[in-house]
Amino acid sequence: MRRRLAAGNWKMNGTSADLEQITALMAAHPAPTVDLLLCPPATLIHAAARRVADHPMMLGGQDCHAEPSGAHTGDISAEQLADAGARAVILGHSERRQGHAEQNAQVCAKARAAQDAGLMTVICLGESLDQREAQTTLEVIGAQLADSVPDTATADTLVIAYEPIWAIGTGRIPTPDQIAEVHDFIRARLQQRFGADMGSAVRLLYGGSVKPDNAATVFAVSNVDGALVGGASLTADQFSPIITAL
Ligand code: G2H
Repeated sequence: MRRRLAAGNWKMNGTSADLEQITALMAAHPAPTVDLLLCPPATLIHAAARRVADHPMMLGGQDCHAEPSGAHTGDISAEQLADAGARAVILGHSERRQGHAEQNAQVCAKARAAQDAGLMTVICLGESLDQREAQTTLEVIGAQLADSVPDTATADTLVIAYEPIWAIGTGRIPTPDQIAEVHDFIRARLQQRFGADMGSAVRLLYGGSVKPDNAATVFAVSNVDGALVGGASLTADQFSPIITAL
């Protein structure tokens, strides 16, 4: 039985004043029956970790470097995230793949480093609108999955987030059938590669314009074990009903 997971991705939003949203979220969900993960900007992880100390909410980063340390100005290692209080990291988000030209091999190296540092990795996959219209979605997702996920992944360290690029921040969301097709495909590929037990245990999140009014529909889809939520995770008012719908 997979434990459901609600993950928030604040992207490049939030300053210390927004830590109040985390406090409000914990107050609204004092004993959550699902896993909660919040990924604020790296600047807030340490302060956020102090706030969540007595609550099961996990904190995560939004990216990490593949090396543990060194001359990489502006980058953050998995060890540094863990040291700041993170227990997870988002990797391969399309905003990293597009804005920073990240390739699958780089995402895979980062994931290996993060898993070695004890972090759970939320590895993002997703097709562009052009790829969907060209009917190559499953081909694209299959290649990203094969090349971005390290062989050493385990059910505890690996979470996959399917985020169609055309649904991110657009308010446009795939139909339940479209989500089910991709999630069922990812599940089958994981079972083929890692065996039935592990392939069945890895959690699959849907991401892209999840809001309070569509969350229940998304969560009813086959092989959807939770969501990676962007804009609607920024305030407790918006994120809380999504958690409740899970
Ligand atoms: C997709 C998602 C969070 P939003 O990027 O990862 O963002 O919910 O704002 O579409």
